Amino acid sequence: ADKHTLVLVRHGESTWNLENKFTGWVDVPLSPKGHEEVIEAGRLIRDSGLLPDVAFTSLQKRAIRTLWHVLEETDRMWIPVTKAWQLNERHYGALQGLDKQETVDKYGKDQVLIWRRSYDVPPPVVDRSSEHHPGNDPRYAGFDFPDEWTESLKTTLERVAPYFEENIAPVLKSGKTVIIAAHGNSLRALVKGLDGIGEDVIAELNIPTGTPLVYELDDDMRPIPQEGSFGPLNGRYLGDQDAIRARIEGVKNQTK
Ligand code: DG2
Repeated sequence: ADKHTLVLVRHGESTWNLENKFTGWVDVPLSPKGHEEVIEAGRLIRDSGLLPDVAFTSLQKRAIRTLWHVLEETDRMWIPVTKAWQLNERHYGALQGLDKQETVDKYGKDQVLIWRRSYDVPPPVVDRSSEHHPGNDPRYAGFDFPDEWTESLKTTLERVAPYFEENIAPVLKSGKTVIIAAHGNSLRALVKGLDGIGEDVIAELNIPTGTPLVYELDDDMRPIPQEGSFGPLNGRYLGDQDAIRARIEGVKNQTK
């Protein structure tokens, strides 16, 4: 049977990751450190010989810019790129723009952890009058979002998984190496599906910024276990494993 290579990468540190704000669909850029992280990610991908043939990303500039850096470092700027809202970060509802630590001080650590990491409890909604409602952003014209909008990891998975199945799996099956540049929670949703991770285990899983995560998939898009796989993931992270652990802790500790 054939083996199909899928490279996932969460964008590098964004300005709001740095400022410790809930971001969701707010379109913030990479921080200077974020640019550095993903240039390095591109070099790691190049040095592993995992040259992407086809790329997918979200409609958000932190992921798009991450992909651009990777394509530049791998000298693959010519490959087809598809941008889709279905790969966007999970919409953080009314938490978008709030300081993560101030939100802990106000609502308590347990409530904030539920909003960040529970499987099916969504953050509070935004309505049509909010600047954070996608109906007020021209890039989502033509898509019909409910008047009250927010997303849990579960509902994020319900748009990521069909998108993967319909648009990305066929490309992988045709023998091409695919890269997806996306976000902490859209990638948590994707790997939950790919690796068959349970709701309790996914709650503990944090994806580091700017770190390539490499999967080998069989013809049924099931991950093939490989050396160097990480916790419940069948993928392996490229790069210094201690530095990766430190990055994962950093994500977790945004709401200590
Ligand atoms: C972060 C994830 O998304 O935040 O929306 O604040 O990956 O686009 O930086 P990303 C956000 P947490 O769920 O880890 O708090």
